[in-house]
Amino acid sequence: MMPLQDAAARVAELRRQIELHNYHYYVLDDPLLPDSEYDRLLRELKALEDRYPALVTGDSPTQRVGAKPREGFAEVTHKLPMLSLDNAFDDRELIEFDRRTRERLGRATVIYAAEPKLDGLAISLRYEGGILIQAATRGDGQQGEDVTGNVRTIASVPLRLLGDDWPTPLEVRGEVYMTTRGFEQINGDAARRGEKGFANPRNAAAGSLRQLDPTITARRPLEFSCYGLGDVAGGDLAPTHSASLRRLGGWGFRVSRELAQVSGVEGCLAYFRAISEKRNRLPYEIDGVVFKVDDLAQQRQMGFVSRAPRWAIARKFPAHEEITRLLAIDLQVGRTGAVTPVARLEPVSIAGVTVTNATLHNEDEILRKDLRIGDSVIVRRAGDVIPQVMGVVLERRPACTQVFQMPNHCPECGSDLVKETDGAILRCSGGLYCPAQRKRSIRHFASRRGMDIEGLGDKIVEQLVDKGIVLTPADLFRVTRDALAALDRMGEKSANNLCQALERSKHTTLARFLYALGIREVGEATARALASHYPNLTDLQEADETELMRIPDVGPVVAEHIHAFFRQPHNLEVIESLRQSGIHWDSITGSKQERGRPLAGKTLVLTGTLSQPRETVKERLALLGARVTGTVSSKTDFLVAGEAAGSKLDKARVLGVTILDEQGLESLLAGNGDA
Ligand code: D41
Repeated sequence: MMPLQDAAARVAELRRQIELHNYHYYVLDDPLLPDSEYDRLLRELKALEDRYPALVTGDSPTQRVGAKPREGFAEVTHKLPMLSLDNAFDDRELIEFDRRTRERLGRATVIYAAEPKLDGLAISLRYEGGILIQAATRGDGQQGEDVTGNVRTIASVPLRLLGDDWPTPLEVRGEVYMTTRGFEQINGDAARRGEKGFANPRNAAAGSLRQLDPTITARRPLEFSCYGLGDVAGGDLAPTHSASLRRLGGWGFRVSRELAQVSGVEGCLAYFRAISEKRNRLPYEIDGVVFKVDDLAQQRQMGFVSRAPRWAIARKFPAHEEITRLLAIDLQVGRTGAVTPVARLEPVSIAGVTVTNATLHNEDEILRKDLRIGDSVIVRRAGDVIPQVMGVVLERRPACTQVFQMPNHCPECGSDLVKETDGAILRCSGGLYCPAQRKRSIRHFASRRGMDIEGLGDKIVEQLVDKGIVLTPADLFRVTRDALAALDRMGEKSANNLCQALERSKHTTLARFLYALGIREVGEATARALASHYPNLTDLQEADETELMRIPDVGPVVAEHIHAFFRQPHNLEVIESLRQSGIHWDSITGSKQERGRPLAGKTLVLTGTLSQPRETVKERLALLGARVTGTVSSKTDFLVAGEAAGSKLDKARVLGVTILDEQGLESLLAGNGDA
């Protein structure tokens, strides 16, 4: 034990920090710290107060939940308090919850309602005579803020209930949240205006809902999904929680699509696993899964502890934001020469993955966030996206930090860096003289949506370019098997496979070829448009800008890039050399072929017994451009399940892969695009 004096000093410091964070989080909707760090402070304070009860005071942040309402909103006292949820941070705690539940209910197995835990903010909606009359935030659970005007702007909140069999009054509780896409959109808009944006979708939702001006809220992409009830005339809507939610669905509320009934703790664990795997593909952020005893009579039998019901628990995911140190800022040169700063971080484990790098986008972003080398920064890793630096913890800025300065020369080749006229992007002017740009162009050329050369990964390209074996994509087709086999990480077998992949890639389509060339601003869609307009490559090469602009979606900028590309003797030589080495496409029907390959880039897996030979199905799919593989992964677009499909079908369900039966397959083959 430390001396009481030291403990008192630490307690005071923790309270000061926590109060400050509470203010930033609840009042400004602009947190200073990631939740994980905040939780640590609060836990440390609780532990000290437990050990030294003399230090507990009524104004300690441990003595209250939530924060004071912000000035400007009227206070609302909830008719029934809005309870909080207990957390389980691992499977063991979930198993423990189920054990307690079974014991209290005296049952062998309990049926639970399960749904993802939306990361937004809880609100309560009051309907009288089927009309929305009040919306309030949760606040501290007893008292919240009246945000009726703002909530009325949310499209998924019914202003008037459907049907006529609803009770009155009816209080519906749920979560206001923002989709990931909506969040990225408003943050993108903010960045374009030079503003800082929100740290995450939840803060964006909270900040949007707590605008004093509802016209601002109305422009924010908010959603509402319900998960429970408050004051309801006449009591229960149905005997179970899940049936009550379904009734709410019938009156016009959104209910989670993932809502399910699961049986026992095994059901809970399996559901949690399935949602974890699916998490990255959900269009909104979740921070866990909520399990509730489904039977309302059983819920009543269990009751409450302090402010949380005994019949519910949130199985939380590990936090995906942490604080770490910004060690350095390096520059990365992309395929088109764009120079992007990359944060080098002190390794930190975020949700089970060690993060050492994060993207910083551009120089303006570094200035806007005032990031300095040596700072403590908040790093976020969500889903499969590259980790991002969300901001700096100014409170922890050491005395000697270093301001980052963009150099004038390319770190890879020394060429001048030039600022684009229209934006913040700096570009290396070295073109293919720059080894970094060369490597990336070659990777792009070989990529799946380009020439699709399987096995030509980063490490191989790196060596081929560094050794001077490959200077342009055309050189790839001149590399010998022996030269490949001599590379690091290569053996006879992989060299053979790569040779075969190179050979296979020679039969392509004009659209893929054009995309693979890496002409600025020419993505897959533009490449396809170009190929169908100019089935003959020579015609495209000779087209002038006015002519190019007649193609749908080709504006002056794209036309200029295309025109300039084909005016470079170097590019024409590479194209000629590629064609010499045997790259070809069906020249007459180049465009038709592309149009006739609506499944290009799609990956399918076949399983179970189909009514026609598998090879026939494979061939038919291949003709439309699809790739058929043997294993289901998150990259699989469709699983075709025949009779008696087994483990592949299970895996596809878990991963959320679209599943087709034979009829669905036929409709895909008939050209109904995304089935
Ligand atoms: O999706 C959610 N965030 C969610 C939150 C949910 N699906 N269910 C919830 N259930 C409750 C109880 C069991 C107390 C009615 C909740 C919350 N509470 C909750 N949200 C914020 C505080 C409590």
